[in-house]
Order: sequence, then structure tokens, then C-alpha cells
Amino acid sequence: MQKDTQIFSLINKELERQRNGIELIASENFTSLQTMQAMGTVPTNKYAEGYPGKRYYGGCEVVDEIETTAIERLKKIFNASWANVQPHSGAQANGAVFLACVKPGEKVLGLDLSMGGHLTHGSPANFSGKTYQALFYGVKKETGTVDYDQLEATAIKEKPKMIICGASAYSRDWDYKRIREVADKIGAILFADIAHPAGLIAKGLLNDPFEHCHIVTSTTHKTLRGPRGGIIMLRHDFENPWGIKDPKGNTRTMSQLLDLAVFPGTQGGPLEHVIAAKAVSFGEILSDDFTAYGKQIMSNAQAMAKAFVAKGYNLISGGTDNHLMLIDLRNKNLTGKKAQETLDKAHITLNKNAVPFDDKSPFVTSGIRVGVPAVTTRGMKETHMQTVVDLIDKVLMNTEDEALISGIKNDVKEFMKQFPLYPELG
Ligand code: DSN
Repeated sequence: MQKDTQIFSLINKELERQRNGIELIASENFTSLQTMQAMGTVPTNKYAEGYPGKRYYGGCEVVDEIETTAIERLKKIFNASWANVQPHSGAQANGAVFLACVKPGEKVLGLDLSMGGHLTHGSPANFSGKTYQALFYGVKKETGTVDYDQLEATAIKEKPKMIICGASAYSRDWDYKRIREVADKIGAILFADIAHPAGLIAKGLLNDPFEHCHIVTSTTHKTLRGPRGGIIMLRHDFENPWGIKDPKGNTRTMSQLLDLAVFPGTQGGPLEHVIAAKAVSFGEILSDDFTAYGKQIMSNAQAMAKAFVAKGYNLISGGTDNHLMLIDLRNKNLTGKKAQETLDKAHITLNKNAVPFDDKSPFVTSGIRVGVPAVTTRGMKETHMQTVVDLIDKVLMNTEDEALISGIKNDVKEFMKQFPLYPELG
């Protein structure tokens, strides 16, 4: 068979792009080489519908061991009693939780997408908003922090079946205890989507959602630094008190309902090569090196936030507790779109993002979201955060100066040479 030079040369081009740029998309990271290599291996050839020991196909004895190892490692990371590692993505994991817990037309309550929430937490454009009756809470205008009073008032009035906490663009920690108190008042299921801060939670650097939330999902590729994918976990399994039944009308435990909701509910064959890579990255997360990594993320985010504030940038909520910050650019007379596009020209990658109470469309936005997990993986420390902010500021203050921006692109490339990425790949 002829080597596909077209695609492999594009893959090499993407490697060079990643090497030469400053990656600040808060949801991106760089896996270890062994995690990435595990993804390009022979379990990709295997069908394994079902779960370890209960598959619909023969020849699953080895992938059973791979998947069981992934599950056991993941349970150890979060002190969970049950985990499902099959969701192909965070959206798939969340879809399974909805399918297991809520009937079409029932009410759910989540953080509004325009306030930092996620598409799968009830957005009208998504299955979660189309299938269920989605209600929202937001953040307070004065502080930019979650409005727990509004959350409580809406929950008491509307009695949603499920409350969702977690966000895509929220820089503060969550008061899971407070939300559980609300959920208990109305008998709601409390579901936390920790896709963004999971790596920090894994190392005890942020509040522990498992203490208070019935169900927890995450992606595996953000702060967890694994392959792209999703996971669902329970610290305590339970005979669900909501009387939820499986499709045949049997009462089941929550773990059984969730397993059924992933397969056969929403997915077919699991991606065992990706599950192998998840297992490799989970092994890395269990190491002390990952604790150091998590702490460095926190310090870098603090240093970056301080550097932005010193230059007059308006950070929503005034700073960050986690790995990201959301910046309102209105006082700099810039839109998020303009900022993203201009920074792209200098090979500084981040995304435009709506800020709370934004007056611009989601295609334009007034803000940008900046995250440090990827640059921390590259080896950057606190002092480098100042350099990165200086470079960003120089671009944003000179958006029409093409020559200057082209010069900054070369400076970025030079700067990134001290932080090699996959040197083994040549
Ligand atoms: N798209 C992801 C993010 O950037 O936060 C969430 O799914």
C-alpha cells in the first residue's frame, strides 16, 4: 500500500504549528508521547461492544484487561467506586447522564452558556436543550461569580429533576456543598461536569465535587492531559431514589443505569485504542510528577492573571482560582474575534469567548479565554507568563501593524525553542 504522503505531510505541518506557537486554549493540552503512541495501536481494530467480561464479540480477553486497568486507575485517581471509560467525548458522557437520569421534557438546571456554561448543559442548540426543558442560572454582574441565590431560587420554584454544575469558561472554584443543599431541598440529582478543572481536582488542588455530587463526568484531554475522550464516575453507587427505571422497567443502581446509557444507550463499540491511551495517562496522573504539574498550572495562572491586571486588562471576577481566565476586552476597544484573529497571526492561539452579560454575538464576543495547561506542559514557569502577556499585549495594542505582528510571530517561534515538544519525533 502506498504511504499517504498528503495526510502525513499535513500531520507534520500540524506538529510544526504546535511546536512553534504559544498554545493558550484553556481546553487543550499536549499528551505524553506514550499516551499519544498508545492511540495509534492495534486495539483500534477490535470490536468490543459491552463491558469487560460481558462482550458481544469474541477475542476480547486482552481489551478486557486494558479497559479494566483504565477503570481501576481512574477510580484510584478520584477515590471513586465506579467508572465508565467508554464515552468517546465529554458531550457523549453528558448525553449518557441525561439519558440515564432525565426523561424527555423534564426540567434540568445548568449554568447559562453565555455565562460560561457548556453547550451540553441545556443550550437550545444542543440535544440537552432540545430534548429537555432547560433552565439556567448565571453569574452575578458585580462579582462575576456564580449566583448561588439565583440558582436556589430557580431550583425551588421550578423543581428541576437534575442540577448541573461545571463550566467551560469560569475561573473560580465551585461551592458544591451549597448546590447539594439546594438539590436535597427539592430531591434533585446533582451532576458535576468537571471537564476543565479535573486535573486540579485529581490532585486535591480545588474543592472535591465527589463529596457532594451524585454523578461526575469529565473529558480526559484538558487538565487531565490524556487522549481526547470522556469518562463518568460515581464515588458512591446508589439504588437511585428517583425511581428511575431501565428501558425494560427494572429498577437499577445508578452505575447500571449509566453503563446502559453509554452502551447500548448512546454508543456502539468502544474505542479500545483510546481507552488504552486513557489508561496510560491515568497512570501518569497517579504519579507525583502530575502533582507538581497541577501546582505549576495554579502558579502559572496566578502569575498570568497578575500580569494581565497590571496592564489594565479586565479579568472577569478579578482573577482566577484554576487554570484559566476570562478577559473582557471592552475597555481596550477590541472584540474577542479581532483579538483571536490577530493573535493567530502571531502564532499565539486562544479563543474568543462571550463574557457575562455580553452585548455582542457569540461569533464576535467581547472577550477572550486564556488557559495555561498546555504552556505548563511545555515547561513554562511563572516568569514566562510575564513574557507571554507582554507578547499578547504588544499584538493587541497594534492590531493593524502587520509588520510588527509578523516580527512577533518570529519572536514567538524563537521563544518556544526553549520548550521542545515531542523531540523524539524528529
Ligand atoms: N470545547 C470545550 C472547551 O473549549 O471548553 C468544551 O467542550
